[in-house]
Amino acid sequence: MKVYLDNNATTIVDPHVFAEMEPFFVQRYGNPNSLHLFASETHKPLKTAMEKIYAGINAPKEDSVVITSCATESNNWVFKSIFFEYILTGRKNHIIVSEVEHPSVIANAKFLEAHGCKVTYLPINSEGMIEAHTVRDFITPKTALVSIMWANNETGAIFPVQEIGNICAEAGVLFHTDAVQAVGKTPIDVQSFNVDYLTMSAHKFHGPKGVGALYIRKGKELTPLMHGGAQMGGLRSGTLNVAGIVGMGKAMEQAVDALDYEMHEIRELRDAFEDQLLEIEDTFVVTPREKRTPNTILISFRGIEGEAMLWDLNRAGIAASTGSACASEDLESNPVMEAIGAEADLAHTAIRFSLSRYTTKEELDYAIEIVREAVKRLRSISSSYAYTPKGHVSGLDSH
Ligand code: 7TS
Repeated sequence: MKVYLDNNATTIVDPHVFAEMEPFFVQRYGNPNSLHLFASETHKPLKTAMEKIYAGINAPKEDSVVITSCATESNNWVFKSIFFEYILTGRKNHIIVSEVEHPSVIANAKFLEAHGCKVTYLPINSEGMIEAHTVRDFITPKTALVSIMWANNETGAIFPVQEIGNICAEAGVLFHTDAVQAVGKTPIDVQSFNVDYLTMSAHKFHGPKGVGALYIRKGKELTPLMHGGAQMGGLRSGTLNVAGIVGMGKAMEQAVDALDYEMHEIRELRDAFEDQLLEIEDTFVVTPREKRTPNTILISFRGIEGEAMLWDLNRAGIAASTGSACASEDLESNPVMEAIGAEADLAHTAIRFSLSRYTTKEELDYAIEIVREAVKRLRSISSSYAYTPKGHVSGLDSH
């Protein structure tokens, strides 16, 4: 049996999404910016797709949603624009990000730092949560941007973006949120949240890879990252990825339709699976489940290297993760575990299971059997496990 439990890395393309995309490769391949019939047959599908994306985050027409090549590009755009508008000109010299942002935000913060910008890396608490009031403590008149993700990709922790947005609005500071792990898992409404910029990635909600988007509030326009033929209203040049945009639109529509299912049925499946995992001795979960997206579990198995566990799971056909796939070739400890100050041996034992609306109870029943066997085998050959004192672990709930 093959079981895919790495949906925070990427998801299966929904067959309905694929079906809507298919005609735009061989049949309707015109460049939408051309002036002939081949172009015109792409116009309506593009418009419909964009309307679905706007509707999915409740963006008003006057705001912009700009299609990019991925979330990484959307995040880069925000930071590079801040660099040109504020840091390079000397208007402002400070930004705030959380210390558990995805590398596509952290690496940009480091880039700005290397060019003279001060960066505050906001800490998380022992539950892996950002406390909104800490944002207020660090804002100064020189702060250009606050960038805090909506949901963390490792733990699934949903950060208090509404409160943070309000704090930023009061202080007159731009607020960006990377909502890659939030779309389709928690309601997103840019009109009732004070966000200026919001990053999305289609492949995280059953759309195609290589298509992302950035929501930009009216009046908060950014300096383009891609200069060229002035597509997307001049905000992002480059021939439109018609199939990709059509796919993202359909995927967004379905994510909204399936939101209730994710928030209830998938949550129930996740919780039952997590209960079974926690029945295994010496296992630890950082963030309380009610504060997480419905699909994610980050769990530590004391005495077992995450990579060793992945190996055993993989041999049995189960896909999980020890950290961002982008970084999982290095044997680094999990960044969130490090950020909460977990001891080194525990920081290396975290495994992320992430479900999707395609995950079934049968798959999880199989997975729990394999996990139990793997824990037994790996602990029996672990040099550290036998000597590790059991009991309270700083910063973690013990089960
Ligand atoms: N932001 C967040 C919060 C993410 O989780 C990811 C991918 C990205 C940005 C980048 O998205 P992309 O479409 O540009 O690649 N996160 C992960 C992960 O958790 N495991 O593999 C990829």
